[in-house]
Amino acid sequence: MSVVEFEYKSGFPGLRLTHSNGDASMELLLYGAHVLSWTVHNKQLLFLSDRAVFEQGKAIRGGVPVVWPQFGPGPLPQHGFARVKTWRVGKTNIDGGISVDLHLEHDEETLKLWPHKFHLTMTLRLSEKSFVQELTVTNQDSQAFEFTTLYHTYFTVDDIKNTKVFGLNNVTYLDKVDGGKTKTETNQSIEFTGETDRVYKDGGKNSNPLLIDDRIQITASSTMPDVVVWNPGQERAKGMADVGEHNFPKYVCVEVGHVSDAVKLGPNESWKGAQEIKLLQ
Ligand code: TA6
Repeated sequence: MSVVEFEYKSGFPGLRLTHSNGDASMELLLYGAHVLSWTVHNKQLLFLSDRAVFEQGKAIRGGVPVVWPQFGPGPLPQHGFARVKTWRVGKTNIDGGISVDLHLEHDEETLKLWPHKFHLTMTLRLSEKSFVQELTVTNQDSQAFEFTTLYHTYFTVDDIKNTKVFGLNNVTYLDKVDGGKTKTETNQSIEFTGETDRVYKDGGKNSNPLLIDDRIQITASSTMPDVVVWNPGQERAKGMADVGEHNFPKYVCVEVGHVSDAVKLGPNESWKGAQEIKLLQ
């Protein structure tokens, strides 16, 4: 029988989802609808920094931060406010698989930052060797609004210098480490020799599966066609208080989203964007 338990993690309320086979589990915080951990066969597959800060208003370094309604820097705080707001628990279902809904709506604080009425639903579904998360955005306002969004997933790796990301060959990307120049991926796989920060436009649309080595497959809905690949490298990591140079070799971020241009949503319209993360072996 699958189980959903309430628990506190570093002072933040959350849920622990355990699959009926007992071999897969997930920790999900109400703060940011943040997937904090995902474990299969006792292996922790998402990276969480040992220096992660659990403080209201701060982003948690690891797991799956939810970036909405703004990717990157801009008029809003970096990566938007959804990841630093407390969501509320909705429907949970343990018949068959196991799924949980979390909800976030506009409030005084968000309206001051971003003058639009919205409702977000994050649905998490945990299976034996995979999980799916799906964000539904509903415009509850009388005016249209625009947003960019992304799942900022931190994957555990043994050593970044031996890690390869497959599936983005021939895809055009913005190289944020080289002045934002537009380039084309000419390699069969992405390898990491230093700071890497690239936005692959429509990277998810090509037919190649998006893989981390031969272990993890990431599949996105067609509404999330872009792929960001990031590792800070040693120098940048040194200056990140919640990373540190001892951590940069231990993770890679492969992030699916809709970030190259904005999603436009009219009054009462809804949009869905999902990712599936699967352990291949
Ligand atoms: O997704 C890559 C990125 O945009 C990088 O530029 C880096 O800033 C990273 O996100 C982390 O951002 P954060 O605000 O979570 O520290």
